[in-house]
Amino acid sequence: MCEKCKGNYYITTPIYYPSAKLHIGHAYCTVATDAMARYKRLQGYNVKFLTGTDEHGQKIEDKAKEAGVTPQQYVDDIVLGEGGVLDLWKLMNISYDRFIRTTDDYHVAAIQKIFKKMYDNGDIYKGAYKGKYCKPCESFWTESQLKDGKCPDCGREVMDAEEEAYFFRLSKYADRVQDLLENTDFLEPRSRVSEMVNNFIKPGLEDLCVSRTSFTWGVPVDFDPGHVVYVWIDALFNYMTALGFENDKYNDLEEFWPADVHFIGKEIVRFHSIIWPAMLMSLDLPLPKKVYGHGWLLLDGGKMSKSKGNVVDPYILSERFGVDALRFFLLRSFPFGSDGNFSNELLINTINVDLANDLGNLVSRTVAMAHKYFGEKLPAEQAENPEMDAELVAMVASLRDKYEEQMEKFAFQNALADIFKVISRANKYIDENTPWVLAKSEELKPRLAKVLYNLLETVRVCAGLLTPFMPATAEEIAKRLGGAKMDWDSLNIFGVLPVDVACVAGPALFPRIDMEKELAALEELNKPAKPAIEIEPYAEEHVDFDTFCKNDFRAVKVKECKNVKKSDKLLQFTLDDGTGTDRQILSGIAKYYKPEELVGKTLVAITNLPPRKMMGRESCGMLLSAVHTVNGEEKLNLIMIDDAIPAGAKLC
Ligand code: ME8
Repeated sequence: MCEKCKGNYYITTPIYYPSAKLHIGHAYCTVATDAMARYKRLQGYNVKFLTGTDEHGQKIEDKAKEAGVTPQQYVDDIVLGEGGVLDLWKLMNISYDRFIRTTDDYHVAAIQKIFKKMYDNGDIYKGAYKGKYCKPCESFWTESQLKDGKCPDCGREVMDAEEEAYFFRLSKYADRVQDLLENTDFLEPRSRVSEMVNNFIKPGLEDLCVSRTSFTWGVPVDFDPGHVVYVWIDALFNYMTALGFENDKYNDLEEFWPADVHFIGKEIVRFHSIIWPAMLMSLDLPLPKKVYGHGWLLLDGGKMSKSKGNVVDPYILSERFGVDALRFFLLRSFPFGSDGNFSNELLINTINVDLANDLGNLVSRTVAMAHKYFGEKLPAEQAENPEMDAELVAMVASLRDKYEEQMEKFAFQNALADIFKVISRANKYIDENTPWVLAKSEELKPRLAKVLYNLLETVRVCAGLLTPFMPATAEEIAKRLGGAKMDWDSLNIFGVLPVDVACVAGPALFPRIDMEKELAALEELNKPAKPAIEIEPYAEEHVDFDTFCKNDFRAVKVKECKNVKKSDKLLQFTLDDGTGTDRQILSGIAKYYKPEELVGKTLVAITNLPPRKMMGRESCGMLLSAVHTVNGEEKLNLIMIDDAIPAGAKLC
């Protein structure tokens, strides 16, 4: 640790599955972790902020197969490729100190050693696994753990799984883990403790299956070929291998382990608060000081997905609203420990109210007035008015302590609310002191200068405390205040700016957004891309009119329609063609229609083709249809015409 540092601080995000595009929900946890890491650095801690990607498992193996690439190529593209995970964190200004990929060689070798150690100490043993497996969650379940027969975590279908496997003696640690959860502050918010104890520990912790043989994309168990280490063991130990545990790549274990806090989403609390400490206990390693299970960002009360009308792509949102506004919104609008309902409307409203109106206005009005009334610098001669100033000054001077209290509890929303109370108070202070009236009299200029100074000083402290949330904005505000000091020790003192501060004007920090227009633009962006339709080339050869007229096109009504036995292509139609005798046509369209949906429809048939036999049945004519290719997939639509057209009507 450095001489001047207050101490070491180790904070982590979950490592993300590079299986799909990350959405704003994923960015939520990383932005929160970044804000906390920056806050601790601001306070003077020596911070290690770890994030990364969780790259093994059957899900990734399957996705790579679907994409026709190797699993390594697949994850490389999502992690390192354009618009990938690393790009996103760069865009969002995530100040991580270390990025781990579970496919990194040093991590893989370390996991093998860790697995062997637990095998050697008897906590991992070989047995046979029979039960249920949720592929998307990479989780094993027993029948009794399922909810309505589905995965209790994500609610999706589970599959049967039976294979020879290694098991971890999780049951052995049940009492110690329960004690840890119930009698310490290990897991927060505390509301998550009873869920873990009542749903998982009290019903009886079963030993955990920790190896698989049905796929290969994982860390191989080196002493038993064919087995790969269960992805969650591989994943959880990232927090330690990234510091150098069981490897020579890094050497920070002594300084940074145990972690100060693991920030994780609520659905993975079970892994972090039961399995993780049990494995550490097995290896006699210190436990992390805290696991914090934050809530989810929901869309319309449900899981986040692209399909629900709101734009959730952090790239698009950052581009339209700015990275700082997005970061701010995430932590200002939702209590970190609970779920919150995300919407584009709420995002725009938060930007307009807090950033454009309150903060942006305060900065631009104050700087503009300083320029207008005094030019380059404020005059040194300034007149206090304790009655008018005391409340604002006291609020600013005590803000840092209040903020610190909230930040230490990870109550980002409250910390920001405290800052914005002061910003609102400052805007009110402008109205109370009416600088434009003071400016009219030479005598009142010293008072005017003090009012502006107090406002600038308020802006300095607020911007300083906003640094962890909006680093670029805070830097810009510091510039506008003539390069103001914003270090931690200056943020609980009122009067740090030099009295003759020289402000720098600039454009609006957060221009107001037109809600209606913006929502319409976002809706447009969310529309699926127009399908790429391929049309058959047009025939070049002409047909003379008389020849064309020889084609006898007729309206026909479907009386019966059925599949043809032993054929997955053919449908057999019984048609009313207006003659009083049924016409039979066979058509190779079974892939596109269910027979019952065609009964009663009025179709177009060409009736004077010579009859032909198909699968031993006679077909007298052909039904007309439209054939085209959409996004590479062949489509077919039967030509259906107005039911008012009688059977047998000639079409020409
Ligand atoms: O769980 N709101 O990875 P992951 C808030 N690889 N948070 C959300 C969210 C939402 N709508 N959607 C996802 C994994 N998250 C494992 C972690 S750690 C040893 C291994 C959060 O990519 C989610 O809660 O599925 C989790 O904390 C994180 O994104 C990564 O999810």
